[in-house]
Amino acid sequence: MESSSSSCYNHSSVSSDHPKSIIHIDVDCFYAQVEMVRKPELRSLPLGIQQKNIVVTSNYEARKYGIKKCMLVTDALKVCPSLKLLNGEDLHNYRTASNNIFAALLHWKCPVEKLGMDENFIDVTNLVEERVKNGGDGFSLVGHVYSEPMSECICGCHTRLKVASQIASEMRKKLFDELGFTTCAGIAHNKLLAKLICPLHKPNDQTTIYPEHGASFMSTLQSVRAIPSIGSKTTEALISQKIVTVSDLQQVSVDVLKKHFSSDMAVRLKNLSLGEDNTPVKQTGKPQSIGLEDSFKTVSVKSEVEERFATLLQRLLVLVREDGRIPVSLRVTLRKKDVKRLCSHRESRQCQVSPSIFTINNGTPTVTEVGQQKLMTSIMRLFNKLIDLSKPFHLTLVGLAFTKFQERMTGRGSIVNYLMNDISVQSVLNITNDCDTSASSMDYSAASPSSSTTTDLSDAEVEPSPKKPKKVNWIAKKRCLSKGEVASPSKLRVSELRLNSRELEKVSELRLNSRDRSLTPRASPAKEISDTDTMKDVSDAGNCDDCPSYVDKEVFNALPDEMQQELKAMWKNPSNSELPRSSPRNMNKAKPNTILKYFVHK
Ligand code: DGT
Ligand code: MG
Repeated sequence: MESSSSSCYNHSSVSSDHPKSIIHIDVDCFYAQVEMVRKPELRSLPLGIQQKNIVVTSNYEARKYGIKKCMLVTDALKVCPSLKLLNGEDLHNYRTASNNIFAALLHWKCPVEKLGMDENFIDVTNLVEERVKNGGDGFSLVGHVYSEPMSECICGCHTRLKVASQIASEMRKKLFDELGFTTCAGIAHNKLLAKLICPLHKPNDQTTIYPEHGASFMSTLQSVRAIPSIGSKTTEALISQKIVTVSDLQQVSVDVLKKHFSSDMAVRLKNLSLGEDNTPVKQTGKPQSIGLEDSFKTVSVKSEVEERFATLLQRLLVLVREDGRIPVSLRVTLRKKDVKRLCSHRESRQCQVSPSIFTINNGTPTVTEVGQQKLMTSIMRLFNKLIDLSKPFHLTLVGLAFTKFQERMTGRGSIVNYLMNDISVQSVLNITNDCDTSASSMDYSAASPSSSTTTDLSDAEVEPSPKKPKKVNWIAKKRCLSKGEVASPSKLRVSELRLNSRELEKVSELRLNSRDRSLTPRASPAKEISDTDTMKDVSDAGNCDDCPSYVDKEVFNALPDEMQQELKAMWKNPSNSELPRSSPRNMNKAKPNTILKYFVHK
């Protein structure tokens, strides 16, 4: 991190001194508020949220009695016998509230970075800039200010931060009016100060700090550990050098710090101590994995493990429904206790999951009973690989996570969705050769490299196409008409997949992306998965030796196996197809908008 001055006055390029305006918002007594929003009658009571034997948070009514975060329940009841305790071990409602808050903050069209469940950073720099341009100079600060400035900063940050304080107030109002949550906000020219100043006036209030007070505010922090990016190890290392408070850190020279830390780290520590931080607000996207864990004293019986996994799976599927993406990879984690060595360690295994287990209803992935049984079979298969059942075992934690997704499977009208829906029909038909849509065994085959191709399209937002579901049904019905017809892959007419103009763009992107990727070798998705036994042998996938010369091999390789086989069959026996046979020239005669057209090198 580069050092930036905290003074506004002694620089020639003043306009870039404190250019940013950052808001940090923290929900007051978050879990307790979620409960109070659901049941307003709780508001007047001292309320504690219990997880195991600990009160993880409490409302401000309870805090008046001296209830502190992470107090033992027994101690909490001693200081406040009338404390109403609610179990907060099921995080579902808290997650939903957290997502709703995040979604509400997106309204201002500024980058929003989620931090934990109840905190968000918002970079309002551009919005502030716009308002300053349109609104002249008459801006007043909303809420508290850490310290009144002696004079105006010539870079203009005071005005900008005043505008940011107004925006923070609007945001807090929206969160209250629409979701019922009171919040605190911190407003500063960087994330560090915005976060640290936020709780200064709690609850339900906001504080702004001007850049020139950054260092003096930081010096009030008693422990270096209070700085967000300083963890326990760095704290220990600093304390071993007798650097305990932030003020101590401010007084140590970077050269001294460099003796104990890397050069970058030394500069960063010094800057942080002075309230300087250049880290950007990174827009939060969907999580890379969705998982749940259950910890306990000891479980040593397989049937109990299975029960715990079944419960976790139920909860996990709720999260998947809310998330909207279709998972293609499942990870099982165990924490094993080594009774002899009195220690424990974690082990994980993962396998691919067939996307066809999930069906999309109104944009939500859902799983049938049969699908859930298949997932349980996979889970227990992974468990059996992690545990040698011929010997006693002792577990203290089981975890389940979906770790990869076909992000845009849910985008209505997307070519990926279109294709994959069709493919799920195909895979069922190919496996069972009839119209029974319940595949008889866990189908790992559809999670071939094709699935990662669809994941690569995750950023492709597409317009909804109301026609799509109808079309898919139509194709499915059509294929169910005659077993003979269905049984012959060559009769599965790819040319039936008509694309709208937006989809054409997406397919072109797929073609381009796949070429881009070919420039940089990357691990096959299959290789990233530890449990190769559970996968279909994909060594044959992507073998395009038989393809006509006009076919872009990268695009071909990115297709699902079924479709690859179908195309190969057509190329072997062109009489079964209306598709072009040998040359790009013939391609031009093919029906417009056929999928095949887009495999061709241009
Ligand atoms: P606040 O912000 O001081 O008004 O109170 P909270 O409750 O919002 O506290 P915060 O922002 O530190 O944490 C947000 C939620 O996270 C809180 O409502 C409960 C949960 N939480 C906080 N600390 C812990 C902890 O140490 N363990 C567990 N299990 N949950 C915690
Ligand atoms: Mg909070």
